[in-house]
Amino acid sequence: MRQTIKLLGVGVAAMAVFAACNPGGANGKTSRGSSSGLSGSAAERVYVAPGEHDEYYGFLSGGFDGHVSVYGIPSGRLFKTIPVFSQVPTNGWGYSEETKPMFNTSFGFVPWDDLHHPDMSQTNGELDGRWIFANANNTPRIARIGLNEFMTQEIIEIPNSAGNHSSAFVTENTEYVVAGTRFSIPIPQRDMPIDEYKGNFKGTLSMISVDQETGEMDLAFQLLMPGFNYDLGHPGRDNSHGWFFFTTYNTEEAHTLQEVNSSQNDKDFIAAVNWKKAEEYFKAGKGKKVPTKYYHNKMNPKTQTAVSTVHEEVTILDAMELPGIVYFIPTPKSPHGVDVDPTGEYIIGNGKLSANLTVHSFSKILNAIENERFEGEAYGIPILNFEDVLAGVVEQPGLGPLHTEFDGKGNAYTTFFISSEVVKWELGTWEVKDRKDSYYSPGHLVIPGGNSRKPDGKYLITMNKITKDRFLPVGPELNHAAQLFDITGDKMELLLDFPTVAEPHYASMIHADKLKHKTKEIYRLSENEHPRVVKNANETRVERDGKNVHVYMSMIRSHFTPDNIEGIKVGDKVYFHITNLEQDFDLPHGFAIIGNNNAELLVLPGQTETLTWEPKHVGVWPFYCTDFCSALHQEMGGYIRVSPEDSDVELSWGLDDEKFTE
Ligand code: K7E
Ligand code: CUA
Repeated sequence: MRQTIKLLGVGVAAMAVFAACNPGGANGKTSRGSSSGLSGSAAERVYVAPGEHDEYYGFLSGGFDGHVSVYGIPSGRLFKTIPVFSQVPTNGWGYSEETKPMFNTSFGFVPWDDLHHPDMSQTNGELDGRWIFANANNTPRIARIGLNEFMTQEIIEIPNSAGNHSSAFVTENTEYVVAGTRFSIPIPQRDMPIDEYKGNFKGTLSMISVDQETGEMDLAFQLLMPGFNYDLGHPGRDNSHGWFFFTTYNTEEAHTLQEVNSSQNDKDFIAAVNWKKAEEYFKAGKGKKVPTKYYHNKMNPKTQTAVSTVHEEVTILDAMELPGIVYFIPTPKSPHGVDVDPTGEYIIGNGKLSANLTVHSFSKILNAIENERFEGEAYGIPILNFEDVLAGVVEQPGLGPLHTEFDGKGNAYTTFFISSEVVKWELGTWEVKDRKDSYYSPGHLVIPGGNSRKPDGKYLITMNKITKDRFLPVGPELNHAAQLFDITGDKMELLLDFPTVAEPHYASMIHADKLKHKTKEIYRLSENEHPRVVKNANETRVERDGKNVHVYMSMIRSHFTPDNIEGIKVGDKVYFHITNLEQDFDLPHGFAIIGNNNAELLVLPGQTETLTWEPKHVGVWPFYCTDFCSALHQEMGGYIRVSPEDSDVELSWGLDDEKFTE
């Protein structure tokens, strides 16, 4: 089947490239002429000359690598991987003592996760380039990346959740980040038979408030929901601001052979959540405080050190009992994505098993609610009538719709996983305008500002699950891939394929002008309040505290101070607290020592970081800088003398002919 699609796809694509001949160029650039211009024109539009900058930042999730990767668009060049939910040896994320607490959870130290949906902060419904929020699916958490430094600054665990998938989506002024459980579970967790799922398992939707100054998150309250699967969510905007929409599937409440048993109902629901109403209940004290346990890990920007706090209760509002919070909108069939158009009026349900795309009307939803026109209820939650709230149907646009984005010019674009294509259709007329093959099996797609009031309908990227023959073969494990389309004309034009890091799901894209001036170049040494900082080489020293030895070390081109240390013993635990004294952009130094059971440190200018080393063997052991920092980088190293446990070698340290003792 896939083979057939693929062959067909290649044929259609070849035609598409020819059909795409568009003298003059959709973006206003001059074409090279029709005879030589076809591939040349596409190449020109993605070519960013050496030293020049891309027009957009693309933040693609890494899926099972647990990170967010930053690409330049249109070139497709990879700029950076921002470490989030997984340890990264490249820079010591999760290995240094300063960053380890970021991985604390109620399950212990969890150094990996599956990250699906980066969503950028917004002001008045427009992307503002302050923060990116992202979800951990497996051990439910939400992270906040600060775009002032492109670093993860905070991770909060979500209790009463499992498969934290309908996350981390942001309301139009970043009032809340919303996180929904994909799997329903016993709440509170308890020992019970699995086949008593139906009626007993529950879901939660969490509202995480955001401090507008610092970005710091706080789990404000959770909504208790029936035991369905909550797959994706998107915020209302403009008129529908104050509402949030979640897809559900498994309204059958099946607990085994879900591929069959969860696909019985013709329609599942989109849950329309009036979060402003829920907030009123919360403020009026209508929630119940329930014991639980979750971790909240924050990076202190002054010390560059993460601190964990444990919380022991959460406020739960029961959406099945408190009226007016949630309404169910019947939606065919096992919907995956739910997407809200830039006006906030249309809510698109992407029914994976449905032949058609269903579009609901927000004004009709409000109207039906005001007139209490319900066709039933599920666990006390009113069900609206499908026909009453229907805005329109896109008839048979493709097979296996997953996600929809918008260009801000009245068009929507939907990915179809099974028929392996992206389809452009018009809001209001529901007519299909164009379709292009995408290689192969796209999941999410992204348009700059796509999840906002002001999309920038210039480019579209599909993120594809199957790469197969698109690149040179590299064995059985392949990276996933992205495809860049120009969407400025009537027809989409495929411009570029580029491989991506791990498996991107959703992505966020913003014009570079809105972000590039906000990023830091160094950390100021004068503002470094790390308790183990050394502000100059004179403050360096070594201190023994029983078996613990603290080395206060500095680094600057091209030496460590101290670089000779004696009096360390087998059985000691040595903490290297290393400050990079450089104050120039792009001058990190690295640190690694033989046999260290963690990773290197990459210490950025003005930063202090700590690596722990437990010497195993007697001898004289070298350490060195891992980042080629100067012409004398290879000289940037030193020695540590390790003596037997019972030796009486005195603790001493030095650089050149300066030598100190404790
Ligand atoms: Cu469709 Cu996790 Cu948003 Cu992947 S999800 S594709
Ligand atoms: Cu410092 Cu290489």
